[in-house]
Amino acid sequence: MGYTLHNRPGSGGFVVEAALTLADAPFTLVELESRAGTPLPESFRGTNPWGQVPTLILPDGSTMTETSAILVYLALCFPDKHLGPRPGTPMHGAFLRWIAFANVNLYEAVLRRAYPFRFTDDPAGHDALRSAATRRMGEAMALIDANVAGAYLLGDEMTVADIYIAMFLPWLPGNVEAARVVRIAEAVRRHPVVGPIWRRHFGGR
Ligand SMILES: N[C@@H](CCC(=O)N[C@@H](CS)C(=O)NCC(=O)O)C(=O)O
Repeated sequence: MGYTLHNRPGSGGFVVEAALTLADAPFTLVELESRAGTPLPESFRGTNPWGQVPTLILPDGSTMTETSAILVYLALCFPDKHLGPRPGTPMHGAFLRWIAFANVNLYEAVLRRAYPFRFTDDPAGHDALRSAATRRMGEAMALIDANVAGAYLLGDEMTVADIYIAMFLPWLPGNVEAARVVRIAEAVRRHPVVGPIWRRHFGGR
């Protein structure tokens, strides 16, 4: 029995789908019919009580959520597929650092933009919350950009951290002051395996 990935098109499951595909892991994709930026159907809470995708069912039937945790987990499960650096190396530290940083500072800001009503009970504050979240995303992206170590985030090889960070560009409105991350995203789009998955989720963005 393989993995089952619950997602909806244009959502964070893009990077989990890319990681599973790069790992040659057998998986079934369950795509929810739900528009990006809207809450998922209540019925999905039976699969993930927090009501979010990506939700990954492991081959033994247990449930994993949280994109960052799933990416690290898959990189460790498939060491010969080079989804990330080897544990115990300094680069592995950087890998964990930037995946966690993106999760906390980029993904959370995306949610503040999409679901401001979860972050303030004052409807008059939604626009201000959105613009502050956009600014915070830009700051976080600029810091990641300043730490790009080579052609890719950690050096000369693409890891799932690159694919994860690139995923936030289509969700970041306005001009992005992050030329290195933009270049990484171009490489992700050109990648023979990941590119087609990107286009299915994000089209030409
Ligand atoms: N912390 C979660 C965030 C996942 C998340 O926010 N997913 C969005 C789609 S990109 C979602 O499920 N939104 C529906 C909702 O929050 O109701 C992760 O890192 O996986």
